[in-house]
Amino acid sequence: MENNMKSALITGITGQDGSYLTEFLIEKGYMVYGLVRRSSLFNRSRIEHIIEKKPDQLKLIYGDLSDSSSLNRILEKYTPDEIYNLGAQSHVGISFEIPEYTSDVNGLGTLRLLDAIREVGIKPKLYQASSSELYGRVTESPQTETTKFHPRSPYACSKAFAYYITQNYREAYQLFACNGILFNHESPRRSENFVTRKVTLSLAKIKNGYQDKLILGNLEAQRDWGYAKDYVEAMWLMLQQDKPDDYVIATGQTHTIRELVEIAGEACGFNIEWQGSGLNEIGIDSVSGNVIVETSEKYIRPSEVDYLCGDSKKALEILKWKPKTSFKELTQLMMISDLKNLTQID
Ligand code: NAP
Ligand code: G4F
Repeated sequence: MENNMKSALITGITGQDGSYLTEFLIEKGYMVYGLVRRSSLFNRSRIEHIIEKKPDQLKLIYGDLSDSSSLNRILEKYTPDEIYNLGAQSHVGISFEIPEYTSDVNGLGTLRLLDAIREVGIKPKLYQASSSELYGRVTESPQTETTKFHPRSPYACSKAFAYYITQNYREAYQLFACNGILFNHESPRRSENFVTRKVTLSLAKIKNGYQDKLILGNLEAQRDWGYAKDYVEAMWLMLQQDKPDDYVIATGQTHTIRELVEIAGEACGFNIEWQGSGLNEIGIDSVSGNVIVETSEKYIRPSEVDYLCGDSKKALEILKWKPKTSFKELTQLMMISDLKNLTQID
């Protein structure tokens, strides 16, 4: 590493955001260290292209947010200028099945990282991946940095602990630590069991005859969806300010799951019309007359977040950040990518 080169450690580098952030930082000339977990199957498909193109600017290191000694060792050895803590069990629905594990990785994992920084005695700038799930049952709309939290899942509770412990280390130890309260952000790299990607991938499979139906849970939920590639820039901007602070990152627009299915369907050549209600609701493609969407209790959560809509005015004023990609553009680009990937399989 050249002496004047800035360095960053990313936990969660193999995930959706980690891969876009790595591209972004490498483009800015950073040396990037990525924390990777051991897994039985190689799971680096999102960053393989970067490993190939920029081997001198990217180094992957084995570690885990549940393993303090690995975090201490990595910080001591690489002393990064910036740390982006993106690693998490990030699926809200699954957090109801594995609440203790989710809390350990997301909540205590963040504490382990903060405390490793303190123990090693370095002063990096830290970004904490906080979430709009903190708002849960919302008390005002749109949600801002001052809106009250009401977490509705083990995932959201674990992120609440991480949010507050990040603030505490900022106040107690003068650490430059920021919470980015990011609303849902998606991309063609989104894991297949989040609703946007599940919809685009399933519709692409239905179109190509690999699948009959798309089975969903709550169609009424409303989310403020942005593009992950736009959002990683905001993470970096937070760490380039003079003072550490917390910021909402959102589009300010909200849509139902039903609208998501309609727009993705349109981009795929379907015209979806709805019949019935609740768990009996179905979506029919009026072009073919086939039922292509059904609902199932399997995907209904024990407690749901019905509505999210963020106000990122503070990010606009201080970071000069605003989203560049609309919901329709995002859905279309995800739909086109899944259609293209399936055609390449043929
Ligand atoms: P993602 O695609 O699920 O990626 C999660 C990453 O965390 C993966 O690289 C995963 O590694 C890693 N990880 C999981 N457990 C770990 C552990 N014990 N130790 C170290 N790393 C671990 O998530 P994402 O969508 O990129 O989100 C990034 C972060 O932002 C997460 O913290 C998420 O909770 C938060 N967030 C996301 C959104 C959103 O809409 N995407 C919104 C707000 C906040 P493997 O590849 O090995 O599983
Ligand atoms: O796509 P989702 O699983 O995302 P969710 O729960 O909003 O969480 C995502 O965004 C958070 C930010 O607000 C992040 F912190 C978190 O890490 C993650 O990235 O579900 C969105 C909505 C929910 O209301 C869910 O009940 O879609 C509804 N939904 C309906 N049918 C479904 C399905 N969700 C999934 N995953 N699968 C379904 O079949």
